[in-house]
Amino acid sequence: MRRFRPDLTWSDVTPKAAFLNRRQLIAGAAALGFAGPAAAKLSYAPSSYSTDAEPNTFEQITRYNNFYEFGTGKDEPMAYAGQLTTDPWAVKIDGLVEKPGDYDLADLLKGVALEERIYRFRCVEAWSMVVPWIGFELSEILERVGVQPGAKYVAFETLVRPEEMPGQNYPILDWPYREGLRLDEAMNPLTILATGLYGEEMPKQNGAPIRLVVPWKYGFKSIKSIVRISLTEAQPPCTWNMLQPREYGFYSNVNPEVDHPRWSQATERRIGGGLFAGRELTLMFNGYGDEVASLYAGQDLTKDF
Ligand SMILES: Nc1nc2c(c(=O)[nH]1)N[C@H]1C(S)=C(S)[C@@H](COP(=O)(O)O)O[C@H]1N2
Ligand SMILES: [Mo]
Repeated sequence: MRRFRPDLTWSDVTPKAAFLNRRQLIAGAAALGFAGPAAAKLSYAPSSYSTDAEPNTFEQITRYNNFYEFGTGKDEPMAYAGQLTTDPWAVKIDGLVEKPGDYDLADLLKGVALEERIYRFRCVEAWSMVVPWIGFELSEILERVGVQPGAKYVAFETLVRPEEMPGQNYPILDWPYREGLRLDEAMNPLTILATGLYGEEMPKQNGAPIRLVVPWKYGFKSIKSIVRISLTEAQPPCTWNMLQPREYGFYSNVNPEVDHPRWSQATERRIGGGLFAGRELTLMFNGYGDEVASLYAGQDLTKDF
């Protein structure tokens, strides 16, 4: 969450032609249902929820990361996440559900409909990207395990494994990394669990093997490498909110009118935009207001920030 780290511009090292070829190749392979020789290619359907904005390159998305379990530098996840064991992987689903249990990831993924969701992604640090995630709606899993009537929130936890996550040997954050959503936010069709990007399995630095993506909220809500999903009656504790409640609210909806106490949220810098690209205006709900504004009817978003 450091704001003034120097940023790398990967656009300089990624020729546009190579990027376009990659996209066309993937689109073609997906249309034919063709599993390429490189394997680990996922099969998925397109989605009308995707933005038509130009995605960032694979290189930009996988080399400029926030994943404090591997260190606070943007390049540290790329450097250290490779050592993370992501298979086998289990997700505990507990709390107010009909079918609690330790679910093997492969079982959890059986029968889910993978889609490509090209989403705008806005970090609270005021940079942004466009990412072609592969995933499925969180509601699919919640419906399958059966949400009990008393449940009002969904809590998430990241793996704790300091042997493989070097940052966890330091009290940078109160591990495990924790996040949460209100149940109606969790059930919104925009909210996905992502298992890949650019048509391939999720790179480890981006939160393999499964992470949350909530595109209308600041990036820190999109918790990575999830091992536990709990349905709760009370609002769950969230890592950044606990650390600094005046700076990071529980909701953390992208909102250009509510500044962070230490910087403006009115504009953002698109990663890879180049040295001379101007800052872009940040959009209310990161541009997803048509889908989610109604969730907050009657709430004062300057108080419920
Ligand atoms: N477990 C965990 N999840 C996390 C983080 C983290 O440090 N640990 N960082 C968050 C922040 S601040 C952002 S901006 C996004 C970055 O996702 P990306 O690296 O895939 O772009 O992940 C979020 N999820
Ligand atoms: Mo972030």
